[in-house]
Amino acid sequence: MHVHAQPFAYEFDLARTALVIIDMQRDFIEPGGFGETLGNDVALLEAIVPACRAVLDAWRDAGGLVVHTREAHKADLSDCPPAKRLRGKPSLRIGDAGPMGRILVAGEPGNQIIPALAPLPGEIVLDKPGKGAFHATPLHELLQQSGISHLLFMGVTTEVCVQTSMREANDRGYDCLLLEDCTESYFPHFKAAAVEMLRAQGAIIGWTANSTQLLEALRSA
Ligand code: C5J
Repeated sequence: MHVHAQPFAYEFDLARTALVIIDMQRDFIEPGGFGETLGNDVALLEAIVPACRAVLDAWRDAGGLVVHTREAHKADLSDCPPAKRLRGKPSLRIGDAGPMGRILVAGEPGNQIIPALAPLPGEIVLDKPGKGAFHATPLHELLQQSGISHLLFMGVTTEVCVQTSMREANDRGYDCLLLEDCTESYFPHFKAAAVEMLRAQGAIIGWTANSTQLLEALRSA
């Protein structure tokens, strides 16, 4: 398949491509969650949900592999380095009780993926203790077992977990496409800069495209 992308066309084979949805969790996206308690405007992130849903529906209809990630730590925080927990002066730290349960702890209400993008049985769901989806997870092995060579990225936030995961994937040899209208940051200028730097220098980390361009490719396949 052929997607009109930047800096040039992105080619992929459906059977060798996975859709990776990064951290579309209640705590980052919904009012009253962790993101909002940090002083962020979550409406910015909520706005991408319809575009993400349209891609997810089309990808499922096409029979493509879906991977969902959650930024999540074990209840005893044994997988949360003190350097991550203690950095800065947030009003709530990882593991503290927040409006939707303990912050970034697996199984808590706020740690769940938002209902509109909830995983279906059979889809891969990975809890990741880091910002990158490959760090301390079996993602690379799972993708290799499925013969995957290409990854389509959506999710939040663009310059943190999405960008980190895309860079990790690129170093592991995957051809990556970021869907620009299906990713967002609490800081729009960070998103713009991340998108630009990922595709610079002849797609040094990967390609970017609008979701309508992917949907068009799937329709005409
Ligand atoms: C993600 C974060 N998911 N911003 N986490 O980007 O801390």
